[in-house]
Amino acid sequence: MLSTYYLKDDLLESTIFSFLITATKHKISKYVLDHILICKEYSVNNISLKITTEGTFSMNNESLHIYGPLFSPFVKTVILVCEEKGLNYTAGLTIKGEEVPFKSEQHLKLHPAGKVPILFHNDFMLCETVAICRYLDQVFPHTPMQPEDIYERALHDQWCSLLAGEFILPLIHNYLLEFAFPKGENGQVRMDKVKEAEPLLLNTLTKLNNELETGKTFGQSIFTIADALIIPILAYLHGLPHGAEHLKQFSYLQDYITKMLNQPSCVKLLK
Ligand SMILES: N[C@@H](CCC(=O)N[C@@H](CS)C(=O)NCC(=O)O)C(=O)O
Repeated sequence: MLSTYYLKDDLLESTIFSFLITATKHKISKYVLDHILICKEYSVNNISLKITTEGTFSMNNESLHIYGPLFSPFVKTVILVCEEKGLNYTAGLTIKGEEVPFKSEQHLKLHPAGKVPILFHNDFMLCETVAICRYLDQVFPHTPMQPEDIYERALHDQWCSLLAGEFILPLIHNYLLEFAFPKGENGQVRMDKVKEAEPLLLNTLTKLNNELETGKTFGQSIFTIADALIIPILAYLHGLPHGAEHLKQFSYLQDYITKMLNQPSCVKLLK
């Protein structure tokens, strides 16, 4: 067992803290609990870490809330970031425990474009998925989700913009929404609308597949914000027989989806 003397050493304490953070997705073994941890709560730089007797642990006791419906791919992106970082968070169409309906007057006052997600971190409020993810990555810098190298980071930013601004929304509006909220007779999916959206779908998948082939952006050694942006949409597609059929033509995308869906945060949220 480590003595209290050692745990008072800042360096060692932060080393243990980093070790625990890195292990966020794994349950801590009884051996580690018995032999290494002598206290059950750590706090470094105002981030606290609680370890339960079962060996699981959770980060931060600050208030972190994501406003938005859980089925929204953009809300899922922010949740994935919180999961990757082992943060405690709440999510849903509530604010401070009160229901705030989507597009209600209160919602429209909070987001200039009336969209979700909106992040509430203590008294700070922030809109726009990529801005939220970058903010979280900066405030909770353990488990980094952006490349360190200046050029790699710039390219990562480029892809985050492309995904959030160009690729994801048209896919949602023209293709996925038809399956999620079918508007045909008796709630049937309007296959003519789906057919109309196919060129856009195939075009987007081709671009993503080509980028994956370069091996430079997605699915690298760290799970990035760009991965968190694209995987919720790909998981939806993969889960639709119609989408899965199209995905078969794109081998890099198929491999990427399989790899990403084994990531613990994705197993929890997307499978
Ligand atoms: N630019 C926004 C887009 C988010 C977005 O479009 N969210 C959808 C839900 S998945 C939404 O709020 N849609 C409502 C609308 O388009 O009015 C962001 O990156 O956060």
